Amino acid sequence: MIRYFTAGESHGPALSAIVEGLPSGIAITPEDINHELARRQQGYGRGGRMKIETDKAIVLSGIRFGKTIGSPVSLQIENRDWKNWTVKMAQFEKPDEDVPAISIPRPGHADLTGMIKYGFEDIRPVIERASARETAARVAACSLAKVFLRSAGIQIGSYVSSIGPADAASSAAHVQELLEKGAETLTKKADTSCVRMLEKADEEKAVAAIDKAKEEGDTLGGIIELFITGVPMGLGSYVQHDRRLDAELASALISIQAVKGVEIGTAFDNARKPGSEVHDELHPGAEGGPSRKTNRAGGLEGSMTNGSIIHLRAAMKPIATLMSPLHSFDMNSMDAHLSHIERSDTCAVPACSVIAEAVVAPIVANALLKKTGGDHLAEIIERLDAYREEITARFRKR
Ligand code: EPS
Repeated sequence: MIRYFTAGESHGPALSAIVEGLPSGIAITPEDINHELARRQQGYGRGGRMKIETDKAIVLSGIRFGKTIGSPVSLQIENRDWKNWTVKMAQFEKPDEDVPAISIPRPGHADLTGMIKYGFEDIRPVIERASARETAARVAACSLAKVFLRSAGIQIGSYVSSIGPADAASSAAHVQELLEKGAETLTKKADTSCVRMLEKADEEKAVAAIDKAKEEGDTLGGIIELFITGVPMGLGSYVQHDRRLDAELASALISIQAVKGVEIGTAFDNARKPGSEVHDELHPGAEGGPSRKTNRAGGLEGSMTNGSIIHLRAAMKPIATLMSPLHSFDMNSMDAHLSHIERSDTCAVPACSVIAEAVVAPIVANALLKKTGGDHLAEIIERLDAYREEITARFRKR
């Protein structure tokens, strides 16, 4: 099974990741990793930091002659901003100059509870690791699982369907048309927009909303639509709580900084309707599986993939660092004080959609590996092809 860990502070020397359990034989180019890193850095509404960083991964192990060798892959991404933080973030030397402690927590951030939990007088260490800068390491780590899935005909894609009050009006038919060519076709279209929306008119509304928030010293969240295409039936399981694929996918998405809600298919709409208007009826006659006119279940029934496209939604709350700060207090004096201001982003929803694509990749890859077993790509693909043929045969007209 694929596992990974990340390490690194936002303004430390580097971020790093170790990815364990990747099968051997997966063809990887530096571009496969760096393209995902560059996508994560895009998006209208980012702050000054993205002008400093040009994220590129250094591969330190686990790849030989362009292919994974089954050993742990270790990756490193330099923080170019580190050179401006060598005193404030010094690892061993006590600084000669005074580094003032941050003692006013930001509402909505890890600041307050983090400093209590870890016993800090200064919020800085909490800010450094709770920061979404960490997601650069996750995207690099997960890009390898994404390539693995692509080799197995499974694609992941996303777009942004709302930013603050700006709801996208992209038609279901347009989304469907893009998805029919694979989720990466949809994602490439979204990549052409600075807010990762599919229609120009929607992009304009979102950009105006971000501009207004920035002017007011405010921040905006939004909603991400995530799709996984080419997934065979029967990944995941209903037999035990920790084998439920819907739960694993939701957990991965919620683990992204500032993501507070996940929806599978049209779950919240479904809750308001009778069953007769919710469940996706089954019809015979399609090649390789049942035919369905709807996908309100989002491709998951009984916590298993049902052969339809997986559709997940994630809600990102607005970033907690506001330039027009909210009420807080100083932990040193316990006096009321406006909250701490740090350089930050106005909106990071487009970046979050790229991170969402990344974090689900190892989950789906592991669900696939649980089905097929195998240590090298060729044997996994052979077993997957056989399984796909078996499914096709089961649905053949008799
Ligand atoms: C972040 C604050 C900002 C963001 C950062 C996440 O960084 P800084 O404090 O250096 O201005 O730009 O995001 C990234 C650096 C990144 O690579 O995505 C935060 O507090 O979460």
